[in-house]
Amino acid sequence: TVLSAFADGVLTLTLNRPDKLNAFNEEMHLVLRAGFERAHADASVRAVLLTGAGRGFCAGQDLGDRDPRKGGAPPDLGRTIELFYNPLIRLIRILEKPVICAVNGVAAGAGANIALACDITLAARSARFIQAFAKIGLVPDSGGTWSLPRLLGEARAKALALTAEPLDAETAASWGLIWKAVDDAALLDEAKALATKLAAGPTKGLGMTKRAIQAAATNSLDEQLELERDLQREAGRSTDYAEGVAAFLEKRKPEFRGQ
Ligand code: LHQ
Repeated sequence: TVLSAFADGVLTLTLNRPDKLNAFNEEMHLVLRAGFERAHADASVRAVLLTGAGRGFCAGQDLGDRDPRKGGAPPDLGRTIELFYNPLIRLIRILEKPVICAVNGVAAGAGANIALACDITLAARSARFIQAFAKIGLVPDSGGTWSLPRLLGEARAKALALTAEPLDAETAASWGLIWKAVDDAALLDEAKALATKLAAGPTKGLGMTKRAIQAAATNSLDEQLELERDLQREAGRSTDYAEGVAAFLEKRKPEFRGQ
């Protein structure tokens, strides 16, 4: 359900249920989570690249998994969220390493919001982002009600969530929802090159940069200035900082070890 490949410090996780546009079932959740847990635990992993196999990125929850026509009590969607989606979003955000997302095709429902939870999201020009929840009477999840207004402001966030209209990749980029839209044929190469470059970077400093930017969502300026001081103190003690400065002075490329 999820393909995993490791090269040059990059752990590539490819959602792989292409006939369902990579919609999530429980197994796919568990395998994807195991991938992100590996990224946490394994120091040789210095960046993660998330993408999808086939023509879609991810169509959100597999709606065939809980067919209401089969009768019985309504499913507890809160439980599904608590057990599967929320832990995934937290793992992506807490991971102190860059997470790059290559949205290769349609990203709908939870699939769209998982893409938005990643640190740098690129999308194929043909990709679409759809807050599909409203079409089936649900509420945006996987952090969508948090990330959409932050990235877009309330006006665009509400319009997307209430109408479930698809947003094309170019517009998503021009609105600041994602980093950029690239030609379909170039997407994976470009995302891989970016992930590989970041994986060769000063991982500790990059991880703390991610943490600081995320903390700004709830911090005052004073709290943020203090956080920057503390993180800079820690970064200043890293071997990658010493290497970065030495390389600059010696006019050569730095060789970062991620420490
Ligand atoms: C699918 C799906 C899918 C199953 C395409 N499931 N098969 C959290 C907690 C618990 C429960 C509920 O939800 C959540 C969070 C959520 O994510 S809710 C939102 C769930 N997702 C959606 O509502 C999106 C549903 N899919 C679509 O609207 C369309 O498939 C999109 C717009 C994504 C793509 O449209 P097309 O390019 O026209 O492709 P298609 O509709 O023909 O889909 C291709 C196949 O994939 C098709 O199967 P088939 O056997 O007919 O070829 C679809 O049934 C299947 N598929 N999404 N979520």
